[in-house]
Amino acid sequence: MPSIDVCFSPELLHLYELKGKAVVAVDILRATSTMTTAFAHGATQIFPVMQLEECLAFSDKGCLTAAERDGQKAEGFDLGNSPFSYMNGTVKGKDIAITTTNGTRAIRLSEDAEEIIVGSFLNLSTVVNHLKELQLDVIVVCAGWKGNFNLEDTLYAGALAERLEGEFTFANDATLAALYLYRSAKADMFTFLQQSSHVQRLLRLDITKDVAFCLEEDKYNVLPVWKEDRLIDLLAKSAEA
Ligand code: 3SL
Repeated sequence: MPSIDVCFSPELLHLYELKGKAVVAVDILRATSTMTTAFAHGATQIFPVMQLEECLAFSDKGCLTAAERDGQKAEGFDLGNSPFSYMNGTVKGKDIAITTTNGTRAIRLSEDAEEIIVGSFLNLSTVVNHLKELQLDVIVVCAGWKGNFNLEDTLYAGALAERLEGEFTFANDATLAALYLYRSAKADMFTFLQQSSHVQRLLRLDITKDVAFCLEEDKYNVLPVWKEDRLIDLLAKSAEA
């Protein structure tokens, strides 16, 4: 039986062996929720990069550029990191290069994995079904905040653990902790997260509706997966060809 483990911060990745395993990279608020939304609204490929300059250079290749630092849209880029700015038709048929404070870093630091899947509550069941088919050991890589633990990514890891229980073993206490936390929160995750650092940070920036949106479950049937140097939606028609 495959196992599921949880890495609470990219800074802890040196403790994990990724080779031959599936990573689910998660940054609920908001990078991986936004990437999920971008694919659901027709984005064709997403290039997650770590540096602002690297991201900006993608505009020469015809990509839209998106950047967030400390919760705010970085100057000079087409898009920020609010899922709502990806819903108005702007990204349909477009490639996007994106850099965010923590989310894109979690993805790029997971490149040793056999497969990297971008997870969010918005595509929770799609990810769960894919993991069941893959039958690889899973490591959920939480983006956290600048190396620190956060609640919202941990809740997502717990949601995965709950749905995979019985078909996957729990590698260690990290998985159990995430599961217990999720069970305490799942009836009302929005209220549970009100005092969390990043919700407070977003509220200070007057970003309010994004939090409730990013906690919606199973809104989209998209499966962003890392291929060579980019993310594609494995369920998109063009990805099947
Ligand atoms: O840290 C990140 O990668 C971002 O998702 C943070 S924010 O929600 O855009 O502030």
